[in-house]
Amino acid sequence: MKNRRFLAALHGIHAAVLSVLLATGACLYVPALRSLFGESIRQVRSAHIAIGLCYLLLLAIAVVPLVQHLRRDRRWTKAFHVCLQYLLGAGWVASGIYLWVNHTEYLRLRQLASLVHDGLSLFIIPWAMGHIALWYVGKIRQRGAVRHSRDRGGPLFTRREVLILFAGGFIALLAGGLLRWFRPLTDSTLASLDTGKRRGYFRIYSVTSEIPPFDSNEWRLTVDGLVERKRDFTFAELTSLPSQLVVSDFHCVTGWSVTQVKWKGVPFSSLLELVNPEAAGTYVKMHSADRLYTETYELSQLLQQNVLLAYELDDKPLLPQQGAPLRLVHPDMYGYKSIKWLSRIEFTQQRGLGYWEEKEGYDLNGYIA
Ligand SMILES: Nc1nc2c(c(=O)[nH]1)N[C@H]1C(S)=C(S)[C@@H](COP(=O)(O)O)O[C@H]1N2
Ligand SMILES: [Mo]
Repeated sequence: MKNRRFLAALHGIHAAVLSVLLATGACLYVPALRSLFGESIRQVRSAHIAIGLCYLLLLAIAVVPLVQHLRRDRRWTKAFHVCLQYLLGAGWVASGIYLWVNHTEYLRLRQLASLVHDGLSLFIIPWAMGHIALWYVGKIRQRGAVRHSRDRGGPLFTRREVLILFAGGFIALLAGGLLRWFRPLTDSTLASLDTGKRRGYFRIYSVTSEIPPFDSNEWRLTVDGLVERKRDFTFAELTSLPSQLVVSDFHCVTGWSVTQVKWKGVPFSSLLELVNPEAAGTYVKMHSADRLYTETYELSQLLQQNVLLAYELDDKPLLPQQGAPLRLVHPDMYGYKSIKWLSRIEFTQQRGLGYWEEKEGYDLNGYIA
């Protein structure tokens, strides 16, 4: 009896913790929600991780009483529910911990982790809603004095109800695919289930809540620091320089990717002859017009022809949220090196840390490995 009351309490806490995880997860995932938080999204992320660890603890605490309980109550639906929860938990925790540590190694593993993390979350939403609905229906049935046999073993679902929950979960997965959870619609739905063919989409990140405005008459790209000729480029000047097309895969270190992105822009190296960096200026610091985001590079890392000051993405000018009018693109580096709303390029003697390198210890060079 004591065991049962303990389990009932754990069940309640479990439901609450999972709800908070889903809510904070949605804030991290849905761009509209994320942008509401602006800079404090990092605190949301920390909270999500901390609560996730509590969830792990909860699963661990429940193991022994659950096993005892299942020994006494041998109905398959009970065991099935418990196993499902633990499988979900294992998937979430393992992928979550891996994503928490922002390794630049093992790109494929990162992609898998984010797929598992997002996919399980999407699957559980209708499941949880159905679960609550059925629990509620059960309450009403009880009140109607139609005492079901299941009342003896606590809340339990019929086989039909379990199937309904499952169907709901899978429909949500499919619908999520249509809603670009997995990929945009262009290919067939089947192709969308094939990891290799999924193109992905930009999740639109910003560490501030405001998008810097772009007025083509007023906008300038400042190039200064250790250069012989400091310069301010207008947008027209920049776009009149010889441009270059680069097609490359874009990878965020948090595990999402967009394949075959077509960028158009001015090779960074074309700027060099126009400003003439001094010999001491061996590092480059880039600043965003959002006045918060920065990134740093070794000058030598930027000399290859496919490093672009990009102003077009897939044949269209960058959208405001994509960094208009200008972002850096380095095909060999992770997305966080692709600074958006680029407004200033500063040549320096020493290398500083960029935004994420400072806040979260991201790798300084960000090469995709
Ligand atoms: N100014 C600015 N640039 C930025 C970021 C940002 O928050 N602010 N996020 C970076 C990260 S971590 C990634 S993965 C990409 C995301 O590109 P997207 O916003 O076009 O999807 O932008 C990068 N450039
Ligand atoms: Mo990123």
